[in-house]
Amino acid sequence: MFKHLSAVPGDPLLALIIAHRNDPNPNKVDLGVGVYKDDNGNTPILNSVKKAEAILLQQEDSKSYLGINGAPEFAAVIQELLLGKDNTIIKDKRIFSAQTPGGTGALKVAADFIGSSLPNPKIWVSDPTWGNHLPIFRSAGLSIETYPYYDPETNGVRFDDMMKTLKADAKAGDTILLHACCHNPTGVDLSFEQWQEVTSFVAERGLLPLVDAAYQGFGDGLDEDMAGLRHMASIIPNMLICNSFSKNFGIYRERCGGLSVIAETSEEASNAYSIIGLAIRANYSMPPAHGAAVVYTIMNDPELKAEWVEEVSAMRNRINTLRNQLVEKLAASNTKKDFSFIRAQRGMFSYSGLTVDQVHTLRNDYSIYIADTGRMNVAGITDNNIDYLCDAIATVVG
Ligand code: PLP
Ligand code: TYF
Repeated sequence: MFKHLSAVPGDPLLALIIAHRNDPNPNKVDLGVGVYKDDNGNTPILNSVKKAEAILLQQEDSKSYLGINGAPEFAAVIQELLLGKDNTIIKDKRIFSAQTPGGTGALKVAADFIGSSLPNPKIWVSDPTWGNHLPIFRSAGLSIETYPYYDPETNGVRFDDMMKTLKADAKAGDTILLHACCHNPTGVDLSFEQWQEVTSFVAERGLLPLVDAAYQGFGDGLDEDMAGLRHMASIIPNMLICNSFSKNFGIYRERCGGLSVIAETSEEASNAYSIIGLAIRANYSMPPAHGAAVVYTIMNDPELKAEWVEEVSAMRNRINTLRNQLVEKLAASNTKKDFSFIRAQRGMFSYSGLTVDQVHTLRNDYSIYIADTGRMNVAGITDNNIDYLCDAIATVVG
């Protein structure tokens, strides 16, 4: 039955975790997969999460099925975090949200919804984008087009080219994927003015925005990171938002995220949401409970919420401090290359500008693990490895 099958390559980012794990070099550095780490190189459980879990252990009284959209009271948590508590879209009930297995589950369901409900479904994604976006959209039968995004010359956004391509080729009814903040893999975000310009164009052309919010709180702040998304939602009548709680609650393996649909009227949103329910049923029936129960418990307890907000700030500040230290140490090293652009990037990731050859030399000769694209997980840097890392980069880059 399976004799005709040959093995396909796995996710290169996940392969990098294993290569790093198996490397006996005591100086090894893991800047691969996008997981937050503290200064000891650990990915700890947040204190707010531990406390919420203790409460749940006492109070949880059933493991019966939840229902396809997850816990009904969880929708309000998703909506308030994304749009802000007093948003009229919430008051007008123009938004419906389902709890999903991670941001990935939300993306898959959104893709199936687009594939089944829109004529000639096509999605525009940034070049480059998160590696998993492409197989997810492909699996739902969407055709995928890319718009120019990252400019290796300036290490910024090719905004004029992006708009030129979209203006020339995007058609009414096409979907456009935007990263809410902390763009994966580049770390390069649109400015608020650029969000405004994209929003005007999306409105004028009649596109459906699909916003992927996987790193809320890791850029400039929990509300600040949603400024572009919130502006877009205030202007564009229809929108899909996929969000992940993996990073900002540190609950990666619990698989917790949300899929929200916004429409012009509450009735339209409710109709679309019922079709989203079909896609959920056909994929996984219903989401796992634990991660959402933790997030809900934290968000509904003022003390735990305050502690969580502080913990997110601490993660964000550590990453932004590391960016500055990296730039300073590289500037003080003997490399001729200017790395100051790293300061302006946001979130865990930085497109470093290292070539694939340089990445391989760093891996083979120094046990420094960076994705082939040159994407570094800045959170993997520590006080203990930063000098070793900067010396190695300076030597390899010259
Ligand atoms: N979207 C982006 C841009 C991501 O980087 C990730 C990464 O982990 C996800 C979605 C999915 O997150 P989750 O682990 O919650 O499925
Ligand atoms: O880009 C990253 O590193 C994160 C984590 O199959 C991730 O988004 C990477 C690959 C994958 C799942 C999650």
